Amino acid sequence: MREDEAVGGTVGYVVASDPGATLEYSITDGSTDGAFAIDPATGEITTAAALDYLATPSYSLTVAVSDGLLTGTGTIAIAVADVARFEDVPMTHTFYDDIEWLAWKGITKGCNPPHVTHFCPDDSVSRGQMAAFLHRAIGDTLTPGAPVTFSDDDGSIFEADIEWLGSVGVTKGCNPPANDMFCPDDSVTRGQMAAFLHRALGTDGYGDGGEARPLVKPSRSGRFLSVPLDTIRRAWAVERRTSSPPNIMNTANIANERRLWDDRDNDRDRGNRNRHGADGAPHRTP
Ligand SMILES: [Ca+2]
Ligand SMILES: [Ca+2]
Repeated sequence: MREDEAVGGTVGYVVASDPGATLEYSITDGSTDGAFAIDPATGEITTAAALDYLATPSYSLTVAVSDGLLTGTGTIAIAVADVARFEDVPMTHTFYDDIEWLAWKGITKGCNPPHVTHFCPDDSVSRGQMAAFLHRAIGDTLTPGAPVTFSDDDGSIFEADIEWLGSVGVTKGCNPPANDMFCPDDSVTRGQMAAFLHRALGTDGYGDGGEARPLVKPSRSGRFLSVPLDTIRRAWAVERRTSSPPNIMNTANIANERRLWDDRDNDRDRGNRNRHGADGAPHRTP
């Protein structure tokens, strides 16, 4: 049975014989998530829900047949055949499994809305699309803080995703120090991708503030001083590619660290600010 079989499609018939009796068929087990139905009179088994090879690659249905007095049961094995869901991602594609998984999880909806026939595997990912990917993938794992809005995402199909990304502290914007823009049409650089994933997924104590969401980032506003000393020490070690952070960091060191953090933030975001507005490409649904 192909996984793209239309709901209501015929799987097959269960046939039992009991001369002179009226038989009634039913499925008593194995129809995970209501995937199948059976006609009580004819024994025709049909699909009752969308099938998905990744979700359930096979079923073992228990079918009962009753003549009103006695009931017999049998087992029907149904294999679900994988089908490439995007025309531009055939089964031979290097990333076939990854892209199919992405779609199965609802993280991508394809690249040619309102259709879902193409994924555009060779396109770059825009910052707006990245916001949507992250929102769909881990939206339920982060707690939003104060609402964040940007001035350049108005009307974008990703505006809600972008504002979510800001409210959970995974993006700070693309035009420091104002940071009132997100540059949704810019491509995500590999460096930005690292920052997004670190802020979204990091739980190792470096840079994520442990329980603190949104991410506590040092700034000249003084918030830096609320960062635990241990976090500062780890940052110190990472900046210098050493595994031996100092045991004692005095006030002067802390002040210096704050300057380094600020410089790093500015360096990271400067490129985005300069590129903003260069891309007039239409939005696409990732
Ligand atoms: Ca598939
Ligand atoms: Ca907005």
